[in-house]
Amino acid sequence: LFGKEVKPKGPFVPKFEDYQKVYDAVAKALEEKDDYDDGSYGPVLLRLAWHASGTYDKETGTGGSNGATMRFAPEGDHGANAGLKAARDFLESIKEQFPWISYSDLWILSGICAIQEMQGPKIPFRPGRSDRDVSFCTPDGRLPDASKDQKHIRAIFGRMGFSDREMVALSGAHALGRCHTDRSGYDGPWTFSPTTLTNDYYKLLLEEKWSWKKWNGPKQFEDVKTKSLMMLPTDMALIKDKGFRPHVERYAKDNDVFFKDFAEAVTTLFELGVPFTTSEDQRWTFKSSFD
Ligand code: ZEM
Repeated sequence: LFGKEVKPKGPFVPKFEDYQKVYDAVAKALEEKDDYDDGSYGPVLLRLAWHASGTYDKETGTGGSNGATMRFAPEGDHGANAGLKAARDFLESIKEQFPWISYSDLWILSGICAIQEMQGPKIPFRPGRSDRDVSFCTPDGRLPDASKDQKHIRAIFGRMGFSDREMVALSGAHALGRCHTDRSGYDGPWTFSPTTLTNDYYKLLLEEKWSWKKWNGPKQFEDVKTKSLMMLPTDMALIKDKGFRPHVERYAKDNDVFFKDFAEAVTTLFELGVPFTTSEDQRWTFKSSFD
């Protein structure tokens, strides 16, 4: 008996501390791999988590972040997912370090890490997603098409179960990152600080003068003053539409109000269609690297 280590039997059941270690590893990799785009993989990691979740259909209960089916063709090759391989590849070394976590939980945890590390609000997390096979891939066309108008935004986000207010709150993610001509065809960032989450997206929408960009690419707007920022037709629909605009104005006025609604809507988005065995009050909040 003495000197002999008795190892606990049974499967490894990860606890909060274990998921925090995954968070810390993603945060560290974000910090280290700073030679990408505007200096951070944060925006593209958030886009991966959003595109994994945004396929949800409330009528059939299909799609959503459970399954991580974007790993496979055809879903990985859907036009809307162009460029997200960069995010999936970024996470491979993390998956190797923590093989017990599912890709589906890892993608969502990383989206949360990206938001928090880019100085956004805390996004509570609970695990419970499991990876599923290619037969669970969703059909093309479930994610929004940037060339369309408010009717399309309401159809797509309504299918996920969101209200006007939540649609506008989620759109504030476009404070982050940029469009790439070799991915969506569009070009440029929405804000001057694309690796820090702020309510600048709403402020710029309301305060800048926007005109059609004169180029051979898809129809997009540019700011008249500097011609260095962009808006998609769907972004501009948020200030044209009577139902959306008051929410844009509210978020432009108060970053705290934006952060609160954004955190709630993102939490909902990331949990769509996931068969959790734990309740909402059992969600965890990760410590950020700067806490
Ligand atoms: Zn986006 N998004 N998005 N989005 N998005 C792009 C980039 C990013 C739309 C859209 O077509 C595009 C939400 C909603 C909507 C992010 C997060 C979220 C790009 C540029 C396009 C075209 C892709 C490229 O070329 O690389 C449309 C039409 C939307 C709704 C109507 C929601 C909701 C998001 C999160 C909550 C982020 C972070 C990016 C930046 C990605 C990057 O690589 O920099």
